[in-house]
Amino acid sequence: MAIKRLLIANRGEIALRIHRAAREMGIETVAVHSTADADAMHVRLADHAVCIGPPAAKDSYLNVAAIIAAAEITHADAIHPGYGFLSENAQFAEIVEAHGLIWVGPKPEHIRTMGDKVEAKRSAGALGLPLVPGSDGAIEDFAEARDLAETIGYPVIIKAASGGGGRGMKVVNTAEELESQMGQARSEAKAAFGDATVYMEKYLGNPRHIEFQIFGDGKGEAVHLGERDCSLQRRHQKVLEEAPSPVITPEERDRMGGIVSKAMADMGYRGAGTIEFLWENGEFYFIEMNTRLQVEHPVTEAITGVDLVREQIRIADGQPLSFKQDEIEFKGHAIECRINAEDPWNFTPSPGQVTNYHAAGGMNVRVDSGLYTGYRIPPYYDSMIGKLIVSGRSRNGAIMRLKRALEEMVIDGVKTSIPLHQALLEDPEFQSGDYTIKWLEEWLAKRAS
Ligand code: MV4
Repeated sequence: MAIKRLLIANRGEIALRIHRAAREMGIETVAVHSTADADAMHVRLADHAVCIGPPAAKDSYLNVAAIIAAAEITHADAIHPGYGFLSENAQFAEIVEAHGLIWVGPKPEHIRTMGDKVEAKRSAGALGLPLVPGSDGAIEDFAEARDLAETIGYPVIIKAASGGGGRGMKVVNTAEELESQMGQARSEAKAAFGDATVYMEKYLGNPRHIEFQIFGDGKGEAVHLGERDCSLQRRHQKVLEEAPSPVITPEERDRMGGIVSKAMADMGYRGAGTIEFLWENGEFYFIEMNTRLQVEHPVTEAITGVDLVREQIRIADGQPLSFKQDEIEFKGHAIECRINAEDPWNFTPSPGQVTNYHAAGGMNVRVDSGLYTGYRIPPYYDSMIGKLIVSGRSRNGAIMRLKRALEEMVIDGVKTSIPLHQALLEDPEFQSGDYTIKWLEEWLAKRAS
């Protein structure tokens, strides 16, 4: 192992997750933190800690010069970016490598390609992944948009090439709306991302969001670790994720998994990645690729037994994949609840001091969180304060265990999303596994009325 000291360029539960993997590999850790995070759990546990700036993320967790300086001062030899912040910033990856540091992530060129949704779709199509019918690249003008929409049929959706995560999308139901909706999509894309490039797809009315976890060694070998179902979302924020998807058969998993791992092998992909699909009427349609570790990675760990962060670090170190495809077995069912410090029904953030904390435990129960009694949840960052992940032999068994574990959790002093999860688990439609990307928002609207 060439990596002896790993700098963790992130905060919260994922910084702790990365610290734990590194520690178990005998690698020292460097925490970098803002002034608001000096008392964070991962800062206490890390071998070294460097304050990199004031609370605002742009001055600390997004401050490239401060992070590189922290790596040099502490003699770190590698940087793990976690998720969010600089994790999908190709230029940061290049700067890390230019400083002779190991980047625990994909090749910068692949981060860049997948960050441009038009380029991502083009590559995915060339690699044999099934695409949503739509424009071959960007749409340049209204005449082209009109002709294409006639060909694929309404409704269509206009998306920003630099978008992602649901920002800068416009659904167009009729030819009459097309010109104004396309104009709006363009100006919103320009305002939000500084890039007015848009593309068009057939609008899928009621799909599921199903994503495949993959790993590549960067030298032409790649494997998949099955899928996660992330259809339960509110305003493009995932609420609860599970693996496997309730609707995917073992045969479908093997078939699609084979297609995605072949694609990743052919592109020479390195590290962890997620291929996102919309799934409707038994068909998969590629939408985006994420070139990072994801929040919901533990459900994959629970059903495969693979430590995804350990695997990322090994690959960054130049080692081969630690398993072959036929050594991966999918066992049981796992569900993750994201726990946010917010009002469970109106979603307003609820930062503040945790006056009492107790994590659930027991068989096949995992809590990834940096919380402790007395911790002050700062108001400057994402409201996610932890994740509860459980697994069982069946989906029903996992649901029963999750109910039990949610009852055991104690987080006093702030509001959390635990009551939302408890209500969700009692719903017969959730229990049946029969839900799509629209289901949660409709369920919330029904409950509110
Ligand atoms: C779509 C779609 C329907 N048809 N594309 C939203 C986030 C971005 N990753 C892609 N998104 C969508 N793309 C076509 N052609 C519906 C969505 C979408 C969605 C996708 C996944 C999970 C939740 C969603 C919520 C609303 C819309």
